[in-house]
Amino acid sequence: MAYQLYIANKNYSSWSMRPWVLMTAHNIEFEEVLTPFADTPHQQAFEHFSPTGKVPCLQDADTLIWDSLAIVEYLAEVHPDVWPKERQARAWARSACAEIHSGFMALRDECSMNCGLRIELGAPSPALEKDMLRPSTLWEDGLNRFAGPWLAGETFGAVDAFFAPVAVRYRTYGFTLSRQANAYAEQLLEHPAVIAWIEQGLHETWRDEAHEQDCLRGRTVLADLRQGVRN
Ligand SMILES: N[C@@H](CCC(=O)N[C@@H](CS)C(=O)NCC(=O)O)C(=O)O
Repeated sequence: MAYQLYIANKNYSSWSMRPWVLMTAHNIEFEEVLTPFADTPHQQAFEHFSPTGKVPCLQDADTLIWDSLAIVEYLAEVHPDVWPKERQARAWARSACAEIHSGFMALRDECSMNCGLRIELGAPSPALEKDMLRPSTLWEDGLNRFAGPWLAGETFGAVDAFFAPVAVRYRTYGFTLSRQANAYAEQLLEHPAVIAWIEQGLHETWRDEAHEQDCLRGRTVLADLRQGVRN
């Protein structure tokens, strides 16, 4: 098998989710190497394979790619379908990926991904409120411009994989989207690769207190759907 994909817990690791979902959706074969965040320090373990101590990383023989967007670009050189064929759609998809890659800081900080939890969000901060509104505008733009069913046209691509963790957060924290964006988020959550990631996350037995607390921030847990036994 050519590729090895280094990731962390499926329940928590939104950055790992992107290439895993993309590669799974496109039937790009890879060996998964999962190093969990757990109550023990993960940094040292991650540094064995990652120069930044972060996941995801893709190993292809003697080539290492250590960033999720760089992984997409590397894959696109031999699997061109990860970006749309049409140039305008490709530019849009790349811009949207870059936006989620370097933006949405409040969403990232205040609504950490946790596939198994359902949380009552409470009143969002102004920055979070802005981040929660943006997917509706952005997704509607892509869906209307390229006629769907995916964000940049008819093929599920990198841009959809990059927004899969946003759809997970939308469900965990129950935030409101426009009708069209809501339908897209539901469709994304029903994609077989997304379902597989979440299902495997729900069966994980690790719990990392830092991630758990990061989701809670004094909020109320409405449900914990994780089936894995806490160890
Ligand atoms: N820009 C990087 C960010 C990766 C990132 O922040 N990964 C998180 C995992 S969800 C991580 O490894 N965090 C470990 C740490 O910060 O100690 C990418 O896109 O791959």
